[in-house]
Amino acid sequence: MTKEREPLVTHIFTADPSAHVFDGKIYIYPSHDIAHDGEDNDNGDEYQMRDYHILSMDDIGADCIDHGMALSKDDVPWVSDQMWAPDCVCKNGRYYLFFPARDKEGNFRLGIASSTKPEGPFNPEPDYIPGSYSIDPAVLLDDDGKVYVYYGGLWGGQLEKYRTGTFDPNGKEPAKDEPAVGPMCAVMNEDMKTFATEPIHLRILDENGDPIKAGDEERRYFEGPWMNKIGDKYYFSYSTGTTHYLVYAVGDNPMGPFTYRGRIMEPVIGWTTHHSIINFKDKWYLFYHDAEYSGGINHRRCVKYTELHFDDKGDIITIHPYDHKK
Ligand code: FUB
Repeated sequence: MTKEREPLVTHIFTADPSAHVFDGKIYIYPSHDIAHDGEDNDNGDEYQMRDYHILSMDDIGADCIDHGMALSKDDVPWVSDQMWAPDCVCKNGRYYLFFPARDKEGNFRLGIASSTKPEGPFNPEPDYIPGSYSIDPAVLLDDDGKVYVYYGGLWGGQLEKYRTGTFDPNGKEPAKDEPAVGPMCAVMNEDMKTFATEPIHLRILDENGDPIKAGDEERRYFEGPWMNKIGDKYYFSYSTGTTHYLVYAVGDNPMGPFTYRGRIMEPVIGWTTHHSIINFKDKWYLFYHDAEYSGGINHRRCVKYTELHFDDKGDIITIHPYDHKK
């Protein structure tokens, strides 16, 4: 049995959970952390993942099943290292795993692998999505059948090195009073192998309609995007990285702009915070990770879930991840 705010599994370390409801079950697409003894750094070198294991639960509270290795870096010709946070979408009965990894030049790219089953195994495309870069793909299948991919992460995720559109090894974040670097978004082609649109930087605005500034580290985008369509609104959520919050912004269009609305979760144990949100049997759940089980080792994380509540205005009620222990 699984319990709220407890690790889903402990036989492997898991992180960056992208949860979905497929065929009436909950499937979780996490990163698979490797328990090495290396040092942490701002480049994320400690996150040395080599493969993906897909998890599933028949119900909230049911046992969590590890379906075994679904994709290994050894099976993907373009990958050199570091298979980070993935996501999955089901389109026309086929499951597409989107994943970031370093290419042979050491640059993060987005790859795709597909399967007839939600748990895989996944068959990778031989090359990454042309024109893709950075990390943390999250995918929305909108009601009109269009597939949107949201992605990007600062620092180790290299997003600030692409501000000019091409890779600049010396690329820096904007000055504190300049608009923050946006998360990226593109629409996928029907072939689910290529971008149909030029990727754009999404705009996240403050309460006055001004772009959130790079120095506003409690609200600016850092990594870990997620998108929920709720009614006719688009809830775009993400991690603020350096300040360790999960926050969200709301818009009327899948490509924004989005207006900042508030915090989803206060910081967890461990540097990173990364999440997904699903509706299952008419309740909302947040899937997230922390490093509590490993005693705070940043790269030995465990995926957890907790129920999420909205107030009458459609605002998310902030979760304090360890309040239940007080
Ligand atoms: O798991 C590696 C990286 O850490 C992810 O890509 C980020 O979102 C952060 O969780």
